[in-house]
Amino acid sequence: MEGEVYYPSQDSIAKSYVQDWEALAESARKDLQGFWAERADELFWFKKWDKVLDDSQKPFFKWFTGAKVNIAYNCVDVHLQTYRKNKLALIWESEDGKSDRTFSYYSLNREVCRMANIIKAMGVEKGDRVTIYMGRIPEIMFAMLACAKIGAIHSVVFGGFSVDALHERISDSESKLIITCDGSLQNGKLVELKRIVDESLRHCPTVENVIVVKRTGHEVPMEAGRDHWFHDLCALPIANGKCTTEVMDAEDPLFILYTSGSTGKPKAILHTHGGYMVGTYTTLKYVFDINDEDRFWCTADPGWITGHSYLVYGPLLTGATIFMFEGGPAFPYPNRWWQLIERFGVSVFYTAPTAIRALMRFGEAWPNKHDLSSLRLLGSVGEPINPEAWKWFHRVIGKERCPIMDTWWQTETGMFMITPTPVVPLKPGSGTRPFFGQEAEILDEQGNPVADDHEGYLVLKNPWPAMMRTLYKDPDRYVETYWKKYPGKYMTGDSARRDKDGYFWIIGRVDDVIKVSGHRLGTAEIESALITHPAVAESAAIGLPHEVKGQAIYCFVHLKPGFAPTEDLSEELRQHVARHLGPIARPEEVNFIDKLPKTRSGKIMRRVLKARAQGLPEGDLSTLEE
Ligand code: 7RM
Repeated sequence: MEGEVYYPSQDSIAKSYVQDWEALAESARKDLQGFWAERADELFWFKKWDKVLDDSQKPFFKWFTGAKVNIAYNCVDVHLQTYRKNKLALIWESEDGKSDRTFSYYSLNREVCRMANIIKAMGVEKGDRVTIYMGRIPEIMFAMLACAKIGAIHSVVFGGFSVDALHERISDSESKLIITCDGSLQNGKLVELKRIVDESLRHCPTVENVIVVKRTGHEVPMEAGRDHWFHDLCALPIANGKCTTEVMDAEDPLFILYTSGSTGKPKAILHTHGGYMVGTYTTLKYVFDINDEDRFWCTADPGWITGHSYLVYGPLLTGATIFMFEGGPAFPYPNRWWQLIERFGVSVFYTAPTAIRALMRFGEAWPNKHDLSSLRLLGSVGEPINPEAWKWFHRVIGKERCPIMDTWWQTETGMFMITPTPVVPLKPGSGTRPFFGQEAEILDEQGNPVADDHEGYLVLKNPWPAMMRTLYKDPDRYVETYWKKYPGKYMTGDSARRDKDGYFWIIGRVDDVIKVSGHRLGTAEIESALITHPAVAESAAIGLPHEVKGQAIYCFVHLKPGFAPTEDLSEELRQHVARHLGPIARPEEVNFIDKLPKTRSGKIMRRVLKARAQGLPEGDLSTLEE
């Protein structure tokens, strides 16, 4: 093999579900539906499917049609009939370290049922949307599972988003109910989530009720008739620990999750009960070799797809013990994560390159202070991992014993698409090859495959069970965005290259999506936030390489007459974006510009701004307006 290769140890091969990767890949290639049917058979169905894959209306693919199922039943109820009843489902640690809470599968079930009964009592019915906006606390998991259990569609909004982003997602989803908490803690600082909800709810006529979980205990205004403390509701007779599971069609919606694309309006990615369940279960099991002894820690927030698939649903489907931590990596000290791995005996640790790079900077002494011998496997997600960070993670955290699973996937794919398993030889920075049943290609503008080692558009050729089904309320945009450019192939929006060993190397997005510290944001959303400021006539946002964040946001603003380009105004505009869209979207810099480069048809040429900012050649300027 070419380049630097890390071969799997005999030990990781011996422990792996998939000992012969090539053989399983070959069987899935020959019989895609048979491969997925066999995996689906390991889960519980109220009624089995008539058809594994229905592609008669592609690209609106359907999986396991005719089947009756509920993902929440597979996450919780099925385990109660086994020895797992008393096993820990969830261990949670607060940011301040003052409290940890644990839930067995038995008590998880009681929590989910209680929440489900309360949601039902609020008038929420099958198919209704519920927006969930809270910090990383156990109740966010209960709320998601409770919605799934009664057939409501959850829409989780990341707690790092603010008023405008939340408002748009609540009103677009036409949610009846909001589940939130009073506040959350971020590096010791209070984020007033309930206050943000209150502001967002002006002009959201569909919302009837707001359930508020008490987390921080600070004073919050409660609107009579609309807002209810969760603990008060829990005291009511309806809030008992038993609730029947709604029997769903495999293709019934499970959740929508808003994600950024090329326009200002975020897309509501829709996932379903059956296929999403089979996809997340299978990928987590095979890629992280999850077994009963594992303590699995995914550092993602439930507000992103990684949190949905691999903090909540996937691990519960495999019956693992989940570790969930409220805080971030370096608070109060840069050893926080390593200390938690030691204290809770975490065996599989799944995080993002940006966190690894940030922690690397504090030096090896911090992790070396801790016994990390419980670790068996490591994982990376969200953006390309640079080889330097990969090697540090491998050597300093994994002690050269733990393979790193670099998993490439998207909100849209629902599950890992390009990823190794523990028996696959690794190359730092590459996600290796497509998962079983998948084929990927690198194409040029015209749709022809490019030669090895050449950059092009990454596309996926086969359908997979956890694929999004559509964009909620916007099926045309679904077809347009993902299936139009190369008919019959799924367009990922990423550029990549494939090497001579068939390994894929992701380069980055080809559209106006930026990954800031692994968080997916759209330049258009940032521009929409800027334009609401009275001084801004026009603006452009771009992503530029950043040593720790991967990419950082840079904005160029053309001011309205009468406003002076000062340092203070620049700072005010950064704050403005943070206040409206969320602290995660705070620009690195806001610069003032007399004239934005535009095409003759008036489109901002972000590529030119990007090149200029980096001192690179500006490329073809023939379409630039005079
Ligand atoms: C899981 C997630 C999707 C975009 C995707 C890529 C980038 C994600 C990797 C990666 C290189 C990886 N969903 N991306 N994982 N790039 N290596 N392992 O992040 O919808 O929020 O973002 O993230 O550009 O298109 S997402």
